[in-house]
Amino acid sequence: MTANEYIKIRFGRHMDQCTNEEIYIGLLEYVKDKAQNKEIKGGKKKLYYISAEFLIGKLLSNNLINLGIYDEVKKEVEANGKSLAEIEEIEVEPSLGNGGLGRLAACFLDSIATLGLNGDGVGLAYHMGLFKQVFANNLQNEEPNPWMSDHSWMTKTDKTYQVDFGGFNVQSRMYDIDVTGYDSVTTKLHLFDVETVDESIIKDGINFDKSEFTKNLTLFLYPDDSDENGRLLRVYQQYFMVSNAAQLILDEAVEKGSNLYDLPEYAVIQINDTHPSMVIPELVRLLQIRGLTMDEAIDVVSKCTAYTNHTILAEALEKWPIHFMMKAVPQLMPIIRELHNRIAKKVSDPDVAIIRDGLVHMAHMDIHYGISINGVAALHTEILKETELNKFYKLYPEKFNNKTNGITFRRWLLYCNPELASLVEELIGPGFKKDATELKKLEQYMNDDAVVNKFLEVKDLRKKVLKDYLAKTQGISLDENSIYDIQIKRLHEYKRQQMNALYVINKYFEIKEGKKPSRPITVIFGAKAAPAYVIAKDIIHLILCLQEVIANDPQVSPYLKVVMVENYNVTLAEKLIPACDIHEQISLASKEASGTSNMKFMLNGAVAIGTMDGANVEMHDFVGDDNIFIFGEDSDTVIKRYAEGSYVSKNYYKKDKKLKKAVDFIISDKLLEVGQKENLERLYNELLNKDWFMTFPDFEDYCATKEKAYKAYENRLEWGRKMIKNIANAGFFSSDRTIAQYNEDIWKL
Ligand code: GPV
Repeated sequence: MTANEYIKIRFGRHMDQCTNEEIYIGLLEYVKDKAQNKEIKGGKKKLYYISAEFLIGKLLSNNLINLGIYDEVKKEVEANGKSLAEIEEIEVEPSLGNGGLGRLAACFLDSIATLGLNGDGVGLAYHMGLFKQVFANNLQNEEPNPWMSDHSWMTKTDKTYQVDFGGFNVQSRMYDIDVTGYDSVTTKLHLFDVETVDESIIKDGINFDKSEFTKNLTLFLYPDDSDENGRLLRVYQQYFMVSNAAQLILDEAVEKGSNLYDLPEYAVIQINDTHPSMVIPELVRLLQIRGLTMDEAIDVVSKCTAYTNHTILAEALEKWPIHFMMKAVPQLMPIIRELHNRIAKKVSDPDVAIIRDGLVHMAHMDIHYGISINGVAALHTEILKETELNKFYKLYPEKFNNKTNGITFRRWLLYCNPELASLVEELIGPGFKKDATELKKLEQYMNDDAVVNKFLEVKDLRKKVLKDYLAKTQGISLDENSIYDIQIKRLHEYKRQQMNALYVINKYFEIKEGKKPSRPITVIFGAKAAPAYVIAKDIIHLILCLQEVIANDPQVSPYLKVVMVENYNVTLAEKLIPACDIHEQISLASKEASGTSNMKFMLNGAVAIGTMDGANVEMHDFVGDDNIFIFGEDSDTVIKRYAEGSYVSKNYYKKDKKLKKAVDFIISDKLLEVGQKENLERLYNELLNKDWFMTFPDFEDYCATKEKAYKAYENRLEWGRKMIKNIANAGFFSSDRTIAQYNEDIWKL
């Protein structure tokens, strides 16, 4: 049946007589049907990828592409006088993640299905996605972001479990989202919910009554990112997630014939950061209820779980107070104590203990009782081994391994940049869609000027598409002949949006002094700040103030424009990334575990300006000095300076005139005309007296390197060659490669 015929039966009318809304619903059901026909059957061992976040983005086009019916459906829709792009607008993006970690989980599911692996995702069905960001008075406000509706990709199942908390219990329900593989099978994302959740307890913005756990358990995704929040509700959420996962895992294993002693032959569990760590004691508990002794249960569980670390920021390594655990999940504490005691008997060093000073160290539990611990980029894994987790590495060197992150090329090339995808196909054939390393073949065209020009033309076209999209959706006007210089990621001091802002101020002064850039520059930001992260919100305030001041300065505005897009999310990323000329990957070296937008930009022919951090290091290895703009201090220097505790930001401020002028501008009358004194002064003082992420030592090199990049951009053919070099070498960063490695080294499905 074609989509057309399906819709005819569903609505009793031809597609051309249907509203966009009806067509969307019709396509959704049509696609679900097709997807479910491809469900993976059987397979003894199964992977459970447990994650508190799955930032899946919109699914209609993604699924059409993966099912191989995108072109056919698009044609049908157009033949009926409709536009697929407009129909897509109806879909609400489920923002069930904060940033990189959640989006990685979504890319991984796509690759698991594409590789035909027997593996499902397990997470929570938050009623509200990550908050919706709204700007007013140059400040970020947060609003609820509902996404569920009667017509959604989630299918209600009849699976329900009881989950016990201290003093009460809840009944869960499992909802499934089909995960379509590209020209392959369908797997599942299982999201658990409770029916007692009450959306009416939300008040002014995203505030809600924190005390009634049955009403708020799955109401919100925690809006923090790499910042420890320390809230009791998070413990409740995490336990709810893993208790459901553990019950599902045991049920499915038993159904397939497991006697539970052989569970490791039926299940392997990937713990995505520490959020699902309680799955370890929970499985031990449930196995004991099902008849195993403590010894046997611990032995079985320690062959089933693997842990991925996503950060070295100490504040993001979860440590839960024992009194939280006693209140929320008292049944787990005896098991956690047992797990702790067994280690303490063997290793006396308190640094590797599971319980210390009244806190349960979740990562420590994962490392002692799992089969694998991996970092997410080569440098990150080295830092874990050599510094952050060195004592664990010495205990279990064989458990440590690296799995450099990856992205799905279906969403981040085929879908978001069809023009580039067809140019690539025209040149090297369709093989790259299945085997990303074939992109390497593009290098043979680097000296073919006619081909280079085609890549430049695609970029120009995508810049125009972004311009139109932002004009339509956010009332922003862009100059498509300017350089699009883009930094999009969560707002965090270590990612150093503040350094980019200081650069903008510096450029503003240069232009005022008559030093005009040869081509206008558009500096685009997109970032949400955790609502409780005060300095991050101050940085947003600074950027929005700069946007206003510069736009209203006729001397500067023809040459420089600052744009902060509102409510940056996956949908916006899909528009911004193909249009980008230069992308900012300027985290303080050692702090960005990997980064994944860097890979998406690279694949779309943007050139990075970046520090030697995270996966930038590997990107640099592939493309060489000429095709990525590297600057700043390296991780060894940074780690050493932290160890010495010798950093004094004011010394740099005093020495560097340009820097001083830029920093002082934050509290100048000009900015205070449009900004809040309290916020700007706080940020100024933070930089001057602390600057914990060391923007000042890198500032000079950053400015010089940006000048170099902008100058290089003017040689259009040379720039086009840099673009091709980046695209040609992006193959390694396919999540298909990452997932194949997880399977080969850890899961062994
Ligand atoms: I921990 N990351 C994230 O998005 N949220 C978190 O809570 C934690 C880590 C990110 C890292 O910051 C990125 O460097 C990395 O690319 C991403 O996780 C995926 O591994």
